[in-house]
Amino acid sequence: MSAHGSIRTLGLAVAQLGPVHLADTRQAVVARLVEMMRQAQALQAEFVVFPELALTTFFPRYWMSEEEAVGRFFEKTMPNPAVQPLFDEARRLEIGFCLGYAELTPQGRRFNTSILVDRNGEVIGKYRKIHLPGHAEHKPDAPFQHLEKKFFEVGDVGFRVSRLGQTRIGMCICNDRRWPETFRVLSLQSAELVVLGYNTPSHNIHWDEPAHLRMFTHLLCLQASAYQNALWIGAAAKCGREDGFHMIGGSVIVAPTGEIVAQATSEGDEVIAARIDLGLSDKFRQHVFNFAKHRRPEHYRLIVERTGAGDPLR
Ligand code: CDT
Repeated sequence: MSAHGSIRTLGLAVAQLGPVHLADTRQAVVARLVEMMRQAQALQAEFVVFPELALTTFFPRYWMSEEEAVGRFFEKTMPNPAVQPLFDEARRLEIGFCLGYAELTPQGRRFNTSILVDRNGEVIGKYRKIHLPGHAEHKPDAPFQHLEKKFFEVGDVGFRVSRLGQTRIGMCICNDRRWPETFRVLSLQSAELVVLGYNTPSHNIHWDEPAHLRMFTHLLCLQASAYQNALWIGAAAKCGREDGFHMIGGSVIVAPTGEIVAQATSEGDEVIAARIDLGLSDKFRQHVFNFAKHRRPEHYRLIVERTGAGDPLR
């Protein structure tokens, strides 16, 4: 028994990915992911988190047609021959993973997707990004674009929790982490661990935001969400200077206490790991965040009745 009353643990690794440039091939990126999967396994990890849109550069920064984007950056099947080595290595090492990529469905729909893969290399969960930041129109005066609203549809599968062995895992992607509803909907399904990848530009093209706030708000959201929902979070950046466009690092593993237990120190390929105690959530869920006992959803109706802010209730 641990000090927190449970012996259930998971070896969790987060694989931060340094820049992926326009000229980099899928094969070269997958070789880097395979190498980090091996490092994760050497650190006794059973599950590894890879970033959002991990197989390519963060292409929503470039103005182009949807057809061009599909041809260059989207995956028509998963796995496919370029990504198969990652699935093969997962099966060989008996390690699960989550991976973000741009998904083109057989019907021609486009999503910013992440999949959950078990230690047999089987896809057991899929999430399609719900909170799509940025814009759909061309901003010729901006230093770069953020065209997620042009290239992707809003995800259509909701926030789901999958069982990976003994662990209940939920997924979200990047901007979703800034919305408290994301984590609450997952924790209401008893998620114990939420995993996500992100590409967060250091520069805000919409207003002159001090650069240090990008890291601060990233960590603030993860630490608050882990604590308020009594769950673990593993968050993997793609970061550094991709073809000259800088994105923050700061990949982390956050405990249900809100404390960071591991954090990347570089802006390159880097694996961090921790053996996480899933029982650490129990005391929070039994007491301060005992949802059944203390939540008052009858007073939260506006959360689902309104999207934007409006007048005070009468
Ligand atoms: N990839 C992604 O969702 N990035 C956003 C940038 C926000 S600024 C438009 C993020 O929340 O980190």
